[in-house]
Amino acid sequence: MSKPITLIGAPTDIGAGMRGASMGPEALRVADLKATLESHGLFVEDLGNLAGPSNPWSPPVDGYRHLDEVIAWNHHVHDAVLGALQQGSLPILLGGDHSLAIGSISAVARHCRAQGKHLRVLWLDAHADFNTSVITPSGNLHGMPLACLCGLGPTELTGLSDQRPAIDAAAIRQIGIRSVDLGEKQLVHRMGLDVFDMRYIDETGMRHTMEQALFGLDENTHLHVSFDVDFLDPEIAPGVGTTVPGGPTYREAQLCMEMIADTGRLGSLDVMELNPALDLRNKTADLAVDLLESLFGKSTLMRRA
Ligand code: 4U7
Ligand code: MN
Ligand code: MN
Ligand code: MN
Repeated sequence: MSKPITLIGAPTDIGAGMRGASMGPEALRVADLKATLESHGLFVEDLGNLAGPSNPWSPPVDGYRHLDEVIAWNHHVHDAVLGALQQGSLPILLGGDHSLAIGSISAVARHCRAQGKHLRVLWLDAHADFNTSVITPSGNLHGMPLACLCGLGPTELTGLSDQRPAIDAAAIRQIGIRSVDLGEKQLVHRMGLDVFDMRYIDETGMRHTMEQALFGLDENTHLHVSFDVDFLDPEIAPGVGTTVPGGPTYREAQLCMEMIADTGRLGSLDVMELNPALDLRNKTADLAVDLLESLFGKSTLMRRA
């Protein structure tokens, strides 16, 4: 019996540089996320949307845009994700911009510590999301969540779940990266992150990449996947605010999800940065749901049949 799934909507674009990711949760529902997962025999509960401050659309202050609002949203996300985990279910955070992964992963890390579990974080993204207020070119907090989770950021975010840092850089595997800012690149190297960038995927293939990224998981590992939809090539996934050409193809993305499913270790998930205002007839949301089917074991079911 697989764990029940809890859908948590976080309808905000508070950390992004473009408006519209706030509509992501609803677009995923319109794309039939719940019924699609249920069709594979999963039990799914949709908690609906969290509430939080509206987007003031103001300029950055001291290197952060909307810091107070980002903090408030992340507290709500943290509490909802922790609640789902404590009930024994698998939370899927429906973003929302990627700054909300701070709350989500802080909660997951706290839960893992309480349960004595190892945590592995797969960061599927075109971007490294490892900026700080000093090196950010934009001030947008959706470009900083991983740095905050590793303890580099404002104390309200690095200490969101009372422990600092929430995660160790050694727990992270970044996949699909192809846009990193100059100072960010130095920091990523200094922190020793494991980066499987697009060149690595081009040269070695998605299969080898995922074997490496998933290497060393055991029955005591909680696997968290933070899926920024801009991970995907913009040709197949135009509905995101920060497109970068040259991302994984449809088949590469499917294989990535299938190999994660095969581990049987998936414990929590973020689906972030979907921007319906930029999408074409909900194409990107439909694709995200299609990929989630694979992430939850569709291909395994087909092979067994
Ligand atoms: B996303 C950027 F400068 N690096 O920090 C920044 F290129 O969550 C983009 O991965 C960040 O979509 C993108 O603003 C954040 C920029
Ligand atoms: Mn991104
Ligand atoms: Mn991101
Ligand atoms: Mn983005």
